Amino acid sequence: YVLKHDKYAINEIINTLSRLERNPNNKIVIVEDSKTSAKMLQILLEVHQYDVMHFNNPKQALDYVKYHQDVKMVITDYNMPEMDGCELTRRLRRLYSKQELAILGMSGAGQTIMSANFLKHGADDFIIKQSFLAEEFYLRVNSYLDRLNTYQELATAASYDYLTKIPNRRHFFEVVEAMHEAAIRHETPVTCAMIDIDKFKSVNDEYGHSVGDEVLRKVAETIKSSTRKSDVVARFGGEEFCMYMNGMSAENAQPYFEKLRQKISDTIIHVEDYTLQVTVSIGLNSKLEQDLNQMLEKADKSLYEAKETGRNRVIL
Ligand code: GH3
Ligand code: MG
Ligand code: MG
Ligand code: MG
Ligand code: MG
Repeated sequence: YVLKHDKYAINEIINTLSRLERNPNNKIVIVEDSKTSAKMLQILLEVHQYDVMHFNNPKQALDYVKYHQDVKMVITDYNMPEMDGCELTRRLRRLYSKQELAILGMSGAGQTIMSANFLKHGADDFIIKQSFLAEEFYLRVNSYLDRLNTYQELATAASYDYLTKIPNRRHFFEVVEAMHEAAIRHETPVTCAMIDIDKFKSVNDEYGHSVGDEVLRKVAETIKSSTRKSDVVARFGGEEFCMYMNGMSAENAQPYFEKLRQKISDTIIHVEDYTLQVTVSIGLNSKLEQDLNQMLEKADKSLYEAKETGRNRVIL
């Protein structure tokens, strides 16, 4: 009915659709104990290619969201068995900020008082069941999802190096400071490594900057592919990388980084019409120190020594 009478709405829906095609991973969880109401919402959303999951039970919904990082939005009813919608909202908000998850509260007509209640518990918005227009609903859902995607893009841009796609220095400290505190508390062995490409300036001078960029990407990839999940690797400066390895003792660090050094020097890099190889110098420090910066400084000193004594080597 509305579609037939509202040209503007049709255009908006077409816009919405074209945007969604670029972004198909918009997972929405509906929490609603009324089957008809849930079905209606689900159809509305699925028509527009949202990926929808429905739960009658708020506890199951909560568990699902916890174990599925791709959920972007929860739309929840108020009156439900075991837990009401506001309580579900409150619990979700303890786990996820508004930058991570959108929550829309919902209740029957005549319960407009619920609106404030939902917002107070952390919902982004509120709708009254069966009395909203489909296009208004889409526009709202879409604007929340757009906002989340923008936040995520900004967060990634602020934390990851654009060229190599690995964490930047800032993100390194954000992640590692907490890890380091825990390592000190539990006296876990830790190794810090500074890795610097040898004579990289000459790569740029000989082959040009864009070849240099590609070499940087390749070296970053090789380093990254040799790490375990618990390791943190970051691009620290121009052609310098830093690694923090929780649980890595001095005895294990030496052979590990020797292997990595070898792997990088063995890698034949094809860029444009050139084939080239680069080596790296690596400075290590496995002596646990309270101060993370001090640990890194000592690794840097070892790196300097590796450079001084001929490059393409690992110094502990
Ligand atoms: P060393 O063995 O002593 O480390 O010599 P080096 O030439 O690697 O060291 P130096 O510090 O003299 O030069 C580093 C070079 O890295 C200079 C700079 O142009 C280049 N560089 C830094 N960042 C980038 C980048 O993002 N892309 C490219 N292509 N080059 C970069
Ligand atoms: Mg209900
Ligand atoms: Mg260098
Ligand atoms: Mg240098
Ligand atoms: Mg350098």
